Amino acid sequence: MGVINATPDSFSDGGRFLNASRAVECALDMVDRGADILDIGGESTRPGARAVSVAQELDRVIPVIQALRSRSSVPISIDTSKPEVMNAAINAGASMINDVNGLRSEGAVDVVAQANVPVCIMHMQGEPQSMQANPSYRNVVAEVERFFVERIAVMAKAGIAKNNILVDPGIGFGKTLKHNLQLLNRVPELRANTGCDVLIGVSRKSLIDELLVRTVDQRLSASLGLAVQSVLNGAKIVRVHDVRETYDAVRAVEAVRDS
Ligand code: PT1
Repeated sequence: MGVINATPDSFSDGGRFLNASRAVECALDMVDRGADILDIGGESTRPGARAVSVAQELDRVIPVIQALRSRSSVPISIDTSKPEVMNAAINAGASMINDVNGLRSEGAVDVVAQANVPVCIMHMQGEPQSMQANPSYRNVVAEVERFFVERIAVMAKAGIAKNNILVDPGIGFGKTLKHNLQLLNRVPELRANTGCDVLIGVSRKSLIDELLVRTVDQRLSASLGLAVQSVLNGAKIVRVHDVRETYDAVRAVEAVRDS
């Protein structure tokens, strides 16, 4: 899964049209480099980020989804927590929902049930603005698993098919380095205890800085190592920025595993 930010970047704000067309070109490049799914987001959820309005988010992601849809048949995932954005994205051609808030927004479960598309529910403690202030768990793996079992029950009751649900422990979302490492280490039991496929997003994240002291542009090697390990641990999807590098690393180790 390739990451496409449909957010204006700070260094060159060429306006809405330029931002959207750059996102589309970037997305098409990722498809050439081996991405099977593109994840398009219009609201940053990194630590410290502020929420944006529904109108703002729609304005950012819908033109990108429409333009991409007209030029490629690659599956498009919409990275959002807002039911209005989920709905509009599906209508514009998205075929998967990725919600860092685990469908906890009012109405989100019903939109997904109605759309009958695959959905990734992610675990987050707190909210992006303040989630890294003081992450705290008695047993992080058990608590994250309990969260999923509860969410899956609510979703099943609304008519969402279990085989349409992926779970994501939310690396970097209200977790210390130790919490993140434990969750990555226990992907096999997360999978077994939820009965769902697992998605992992660790690409370029700050846990690599905590571990190795690396700036964002120095995090490729560790990102690849963690993506490879996640796949060998049974993750079905890895959400990454460096598509070709991840594709090559994962395909090479899978060839050995499957020989
Ligand atoms: C993720 C994810 C996501 N991550 C899913 N969706 C982000 N399903 C956005 C840091 O510590 O892991 N899974 N959507 C990006 N969020 C972050 C969080 C980016 C933490 C950076 C950090 O650096």
